[in-house]
Amino acid sequence: MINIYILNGPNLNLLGKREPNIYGSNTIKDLEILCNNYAKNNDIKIKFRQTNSESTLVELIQDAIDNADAVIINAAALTHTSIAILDALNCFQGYVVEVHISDISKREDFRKFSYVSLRADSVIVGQGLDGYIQAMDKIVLESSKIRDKG
Ligand code: CA2
Repeated sequence: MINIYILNGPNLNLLGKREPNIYGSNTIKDLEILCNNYAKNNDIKIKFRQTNSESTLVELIQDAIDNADAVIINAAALTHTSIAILDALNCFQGYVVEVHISDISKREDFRKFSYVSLRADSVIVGQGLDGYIQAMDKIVLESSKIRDKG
């Protein structure tokens, strides 16, 4: 069974409560339920977390180093600022998918650069919450490729 950590950064706990025009009206709990249902139906084990703290996010990535096959990360604003998150991701050897609910390439200039993209194997933006499902799909596809080669 594939083991995926789904990690969400600062302010994503406000999903559905502010700025619905950008981030939609579903809450972080709705997102967790969506991911859990998908995981259950596709034989995936997930650990779903949201934190407002950069250090906690680094610790979660470090936890993934020994315990996960893949990481799906929406580092939120830390995407654009955090070398610490990049360094932690660089220590993780599994598959990394960067997800953003909005299309960061079409927003303010300061959102256009992503430290996470320097490490990510795959980047999904502007797909709303479905981006997380697409990320799990991608990981399943990639892991079957690795197994086929095996
Ligand atoms: O589009 C994304 O998923 C972002 O990672 C969301 C971050 C933003 O800083 C990135 O540039 C793009 C912001 C997360 C804050 O989420 C909120 C949700 C609802 C209301 C207010 C903030």
